[in-house]
Amino acid sequence: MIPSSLLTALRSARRLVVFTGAGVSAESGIPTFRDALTGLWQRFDPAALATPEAFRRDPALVWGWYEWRRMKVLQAQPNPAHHAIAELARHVAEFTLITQNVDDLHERAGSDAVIHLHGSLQQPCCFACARSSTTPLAVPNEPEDGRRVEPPRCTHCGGRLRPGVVWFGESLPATALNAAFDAARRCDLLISVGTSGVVYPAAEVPHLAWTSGAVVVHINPQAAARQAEREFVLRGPAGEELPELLRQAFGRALGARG
Ligand code: BJW
Ligand code: ZN
Repeated sequence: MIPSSLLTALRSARRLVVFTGAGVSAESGIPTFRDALTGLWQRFDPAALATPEAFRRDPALVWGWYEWRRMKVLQAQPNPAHHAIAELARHVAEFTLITQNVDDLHERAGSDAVIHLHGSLQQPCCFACARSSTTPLAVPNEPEDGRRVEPPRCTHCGGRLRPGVVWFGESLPATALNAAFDAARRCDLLISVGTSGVVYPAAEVPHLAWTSGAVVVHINPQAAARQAEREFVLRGPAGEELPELLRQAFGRALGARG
């Protein structure tokens, strides 16, 4: 049951921010970050693989893990949650989509100008000289879980390429972070979808919106109960809750045109 006060707030919002985490891609078959190590990868701790120290220690292990994840993303399709977010953008004067995800499913659902706080699986850079690689990554051959893959070399300095993502202890891209904080401070309503909210500084985004006076909505099957005024919780999968929110607020089913 979606509260009518939330529907009213969404209909009257002029500046809307959607902030997403791994849960938005879960129904596309992409494991969430803290479930990501299925199969053989269960032997490893994701937080211990997503660090510069892990790459320095065992580059083939880390590159192999990311190749396995890149393969899963290539095989996946955007789900109704990604499509509903792209559709929501058409109903407000100003829309900002901020994601912590390193997949491209928002873009493939039709969202543009997506702010990627934690980088992208598709844009490797050099671990030694930090230059972005201009050589497109090949489609990975079915990497098995746990397979070690030697990273390609930088065409400029010969160093190892690394995934173009933000690891623990690394700074987020300043332009993306500033744009995200700015949008959060200015918005009327923020929808936070499918994130555990434990990783900083990204986790500050919904909080910043709330302290700046916005209505904040959490969509997550595991969401905690509502804790504050101007806060709403839709406890359920994003692929069901977001299309329903869109339908009830704007009377549109996904896929309807005109
Ligand atoms: C569904 C669903 C469905 C399921 N529908 N929902 C302040 C306090 C404490 C610590 C720190 C702090 N500031 C900085 C830190 C340190 C650290 C940090 O935050 N640590 C905490 C874990 C304690 N942060 C950093 O190191 C950051 N850098 C930094 O701060 O630099 C400055 C600095 C440098 C040096 C010293 C000090 C400061 C960098 C963070 C980079 C995070 N990178 C990762 C990996 C990216 C690459 C990769 O993907 O491999 O980003 S970690 C991982 O977590 C990934 C995610 O984007 C991120 C967030 O995870 P997310 O999206 O929330 O996913 P899950 O899996 O946690 O949750 C999924 C949710 O979906 C669950 O709630 C489910 O219920 C839900 N769900 N199905 C809707 N169908
Ligand atoms: Zn290099």
